Amino acid sequence: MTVTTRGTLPSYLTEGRAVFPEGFIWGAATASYQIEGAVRDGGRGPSVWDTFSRTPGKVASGHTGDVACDHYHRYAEDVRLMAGLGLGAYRFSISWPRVQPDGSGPVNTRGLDFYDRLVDELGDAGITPYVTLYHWDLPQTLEDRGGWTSRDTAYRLAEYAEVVHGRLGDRVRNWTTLNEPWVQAFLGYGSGVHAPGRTDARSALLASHHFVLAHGLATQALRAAGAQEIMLVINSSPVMTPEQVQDPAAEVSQADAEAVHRVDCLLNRQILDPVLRGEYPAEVLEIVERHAGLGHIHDDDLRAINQPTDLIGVNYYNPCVVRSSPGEPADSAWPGSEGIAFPRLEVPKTAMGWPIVPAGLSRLLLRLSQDYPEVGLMVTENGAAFEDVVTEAEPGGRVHDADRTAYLESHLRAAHAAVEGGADLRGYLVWSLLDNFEWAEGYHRRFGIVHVDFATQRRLLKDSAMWYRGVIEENGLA
Ligand code: IFM
Repeated sequence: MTVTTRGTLPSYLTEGRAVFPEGFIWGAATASYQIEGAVRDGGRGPSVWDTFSRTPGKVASGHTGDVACDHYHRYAEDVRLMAGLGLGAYRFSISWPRVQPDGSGPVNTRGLDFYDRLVDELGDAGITPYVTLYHWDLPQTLEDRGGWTSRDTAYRLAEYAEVVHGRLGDRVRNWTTLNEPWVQAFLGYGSGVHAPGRTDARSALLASHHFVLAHGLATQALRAAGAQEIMLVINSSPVMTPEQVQDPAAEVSQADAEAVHRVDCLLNRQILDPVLRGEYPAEVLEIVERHAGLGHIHDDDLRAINQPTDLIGVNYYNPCVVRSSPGEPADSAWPGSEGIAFPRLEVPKTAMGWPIVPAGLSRLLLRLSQDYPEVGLMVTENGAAFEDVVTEAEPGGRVHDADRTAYLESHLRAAHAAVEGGADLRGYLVWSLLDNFEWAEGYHRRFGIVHVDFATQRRLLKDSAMWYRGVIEENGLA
């Protein structure tokens, strides 16, 4: 299916030059469980996603990450692809259970050897590694001890951060502690659509606090070890009413404004305020106290959490759309959202059903740079799943993914508009380099700019990849 978005976008998102400041970082991102495969190789232990994906009914078609893109064995070929595209940066995550099969204690040096080889390969290709320590594949042993509902897991992340830095710190400058803590806390422990699949508001709220604590503790450990740049990556969205999506200046009723404010606190400020300001918004504390008490927030926690952080990585796909809806029960992923509805927008959508609203990215970046001026920004994920078709009749096969290119182009223009407006945006990383295991959707949703045939592991550059190569060469849209 072809979704044509151009006709619905304002001209600044479809036309004209959009060249980025000198030194702007261009790259692509992936995550360990989504691409590596080799789940039993080299001494790796099981993760919560191994367990969850083997639980009937949890992942579409019973797909698992057992083989994925077989990147564990094909990393050198994948780095060659990246080099061919001209990527300056590659963001990948380390599989914690490959490095510490039980999540604490003994280190599996064979696991570290893999990342050592990958970092060297990137270095030889002139590509800067952006290492994410934790992108959701928690060692199953730690989940068996309480997972992120247990305070101890935060301390274990800091210990693991030190181990990984000890091996890669001589070649890796940028360290991300966590990817999208909100998603794992509230989809993993609240709605249960992600691993470990728990469905309990209290657990989700405890997990959320332990995630930000883990960020603070790991940041301290990394700094002590000499890490140069530390980033926290969040799934951040501007929270808006449907009317504001159409017209940012639209009038909003008091009830809708309250809904927007509350969801913004839950999604964005619940993570950003403790990390960057050393406090939780009062609205968040009230909701936490109601569902979980406050006993898990210890006296010195906010000091430990509020460590100097250099960059916030922004993963943007779509805005979060809400409206006041008296009597509405709370959504299981949103404890505290009673009386709020999450309506579907009548705009073009990706294959995930996510609305395409590039202007939301400008709004988000400008808001973050105004509210948290001390921290730099990087778009660490942006991209789209569409129903790709491989045209084998053309020599070598082609994927004419015009929808994805249009999505990326409009979002790049939106990012550029934010830079022009004063946002301190340092780089942009496409999600994703490769088609991969899209969590509960299995392999049914393709986000890659490189097509992967999962039966043969053939990689094929989509048209969007070739377009992106041109963008990198020109440092934007020239
Ligand atoms: O695939 C995910 C990624 O792991 C985290 N951010 C969103 C992507 C698309 O759903």
